[in-house]
Formats: sequence, C-alpha cells, structure tokens
Amino acid sequence: MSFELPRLYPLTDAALSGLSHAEQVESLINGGATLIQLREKDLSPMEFYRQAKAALRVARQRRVRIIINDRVDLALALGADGVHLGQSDLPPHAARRLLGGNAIIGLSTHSADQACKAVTFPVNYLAIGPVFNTVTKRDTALEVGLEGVRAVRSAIGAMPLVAIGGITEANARQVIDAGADAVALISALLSRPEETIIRTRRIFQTLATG
Ligand code: TZP
Ligand code: MG
Repeated sequence: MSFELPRLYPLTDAALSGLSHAEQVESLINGGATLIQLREKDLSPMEFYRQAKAALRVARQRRVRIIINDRVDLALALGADGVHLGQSDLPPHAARRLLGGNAIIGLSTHSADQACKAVTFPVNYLAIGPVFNTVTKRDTALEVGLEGVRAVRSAIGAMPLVAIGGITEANARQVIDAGADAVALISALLSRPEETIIRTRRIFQTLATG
C-alpha cells in the first residue's frame, strides 16, 4: 500500500472560508497543494455531491488528488481518489472493499493506542489529532501535543502519518520534527480566503527542507 503524503495536506471548510469547495480547491492548488481533502459538515448529500463534483473537475485538470471526508458513498459515486475515515465511520476494511485497492484510505486516530491498532488495517495513512487547541472542529478528543505525535510515530513505524489540529505556519515545523510526515490545516489556510494562496505557499516553503 505504497503512498507518500505531501508535507502539507489542506482540508476545505466552506463555512469558514465562505467559498465553494471548487473555489477553495483552486486557491489551494495555486498555493502548491497536490492532495486536498473535501470536508463538509453542513450541506445535504445532494449539495455536497454537486460541489465536490465541481471541485474534482478543477483538481483533475491540475492533476491534484481529492479525498472525501467521512463519506465512502460519495467518494465512490464521485470517483474521488479516496476517503478519510473517522473512528465512527465505516470500518476501513468495508471502505476498502467498496473503493478497491487503488483508493487512498486515511483513518483518524486520537492516541498512540488507537494508532498502534490501526497499523494492520487496510489504510494508506493515519492521522493523529488534535495536536493543539482548535476551534474548527467541535467535540474533538483531548489535545495530544508534540509528545503525542512522537508517541504515535514510535508506535506505527514507517506508516505515513499526518498531524492535525491547531497547526499554523509558526508550529508546523515542530510537528514535522516530532515525526509527522505531513500537516493537515484548515483555519491557518482558509480563515482569510484572500490570503489562502500566499499562506499555502509560505507553509510549503517552511516545510521544504529536513
Ligand atoms: N480533526 C482534528 S482537529 C480538526 C480536525 C478536522 C480541525 C483542524 O482545523 P484547524 O483549523 O487546522 O485547527
Ligand atoms: Mg470524520
């Protein structure tokens, strides 16, 4: 299940940015993103499907991969590149059965214990979070801190790992140095949509070496 995460893995947030998923994807790609997760908690399946389809069209033209948050059914219907599962979504083996061997499947974890168990699951990468305090996701688990990232890295060996939650330009380097392959960001990129391109570029630059 060979898969490499880019250093920066942005997630969309239409409520925060005030932009459609396609508009956000366009800006994030202009900032250098090559893998983007569409995350939508408010729209109906019908409306999210329509928006995601438009976002996928933009991404395909630019050879950028799109992962759908939570919804295996939508990922399948859209022909997206993969799905990102939470602990209460479909189990990874069921998602793999539906999406097939080439799909990218990610799984959120919230502790080294959960991550350790997930290593044998048919997933391409794990996420750990929230690393720091975040206001973007309600009902999050406890913050794991940089210590938590270190603990997960040592529990999962070489499995691709993305860290999420409260990550900014100022702390992203530390998160990578603690053992994450990538950082996943929402508000640091999208809270001021007119700055999304420049912020995305700057974080890629910050993380380019080492
Ligand atoms: N999962 C754990 S924290 C989080 C998600 C989706 C929100 C991350 O948003 P931000 O704005 O980058 O803290
Ligand atoms: Mg989820």
